[in-house]
Amino acid sequence: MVIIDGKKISQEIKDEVKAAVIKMKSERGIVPGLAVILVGENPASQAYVKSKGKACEELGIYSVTEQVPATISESDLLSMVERFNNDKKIHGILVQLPLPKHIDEQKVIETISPAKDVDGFHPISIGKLMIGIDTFYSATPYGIMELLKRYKINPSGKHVVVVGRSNIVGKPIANILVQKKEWANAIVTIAHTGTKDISYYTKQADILIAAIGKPNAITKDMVKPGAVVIDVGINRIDDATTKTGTRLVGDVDFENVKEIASAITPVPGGVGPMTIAMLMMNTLKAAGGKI
Ligand code: BQF
Repeated sequence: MVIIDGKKISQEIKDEVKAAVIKMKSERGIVPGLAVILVGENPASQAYVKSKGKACEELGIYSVTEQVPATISESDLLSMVERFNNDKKIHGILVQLPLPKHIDEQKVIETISPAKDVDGFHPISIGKLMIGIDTFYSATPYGIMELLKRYKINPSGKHVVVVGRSNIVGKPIANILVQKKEWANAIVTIAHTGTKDISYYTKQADILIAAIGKPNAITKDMVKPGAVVIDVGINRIDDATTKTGTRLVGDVDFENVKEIASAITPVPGGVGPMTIAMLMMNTLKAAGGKI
């Protein structure tokens, strides 16, 4: 059994982006720029935004983080997005989700210029993804695809079962994997809250992608021996043995499932770190760079 090392692969990708950023600056005088907007003081969101800023700094990407109070009006937030749309130093814009209830998330996403949509959440980006046109892939699905490629796990002709149908993970990963392309071309099933017998489907998976948001939702009896298991869950649970009193776990009962899987992503250190690396890759792409 192989433990898929997302931390290692994400570092390799960041090293590649860093080299491309240096090259871009010396050959074309362009420094990629990322604007990150954080609304309110959600501790998890603050931590994510901090690690995005830190990654930019390490890679030579210019970044601006705007933290605004949770009470900001929707129109003020939209104006801030517009300001970055018109800022020549900024190639990528992201608004950290979730947003407070009084703000229409979809409206904010749709205000980001599709050319700067490094999170890949704009309907234009999603539409392009769905019909196989080059675009910004959102960081989590993109990270999963890179993990499969770099571990030489080719989904072509394989049955991939995705559990979860969110706009951020389930729907986009299913749509990427079903494309008639190299390193895709899979037979894809999406199971979700409307599925009576989730296990019936997961047991048929050659590649199982869990994006549920519930600790230990995927147990050993739900997995076919030899399957590849990708755990997208980021759940914080109580654990009195740690300093903070909490710990991160995925959606998969890792200790037991690893006994029968051929390859599995851990949490932490699996898909999570890849999301940051792929955001950096998208920011490079937004500035006109390639790897
Ligand atoms: C790891 C996110 C839910 C809602 C909004 C490394 C991250 C997480 C885990 C990370 C996430 C989750 C991010 C690990 C960014 C992934 O070592 O396992 C990195 O920073 N993430 C986000 O920006 O917004 C979210 C999950």
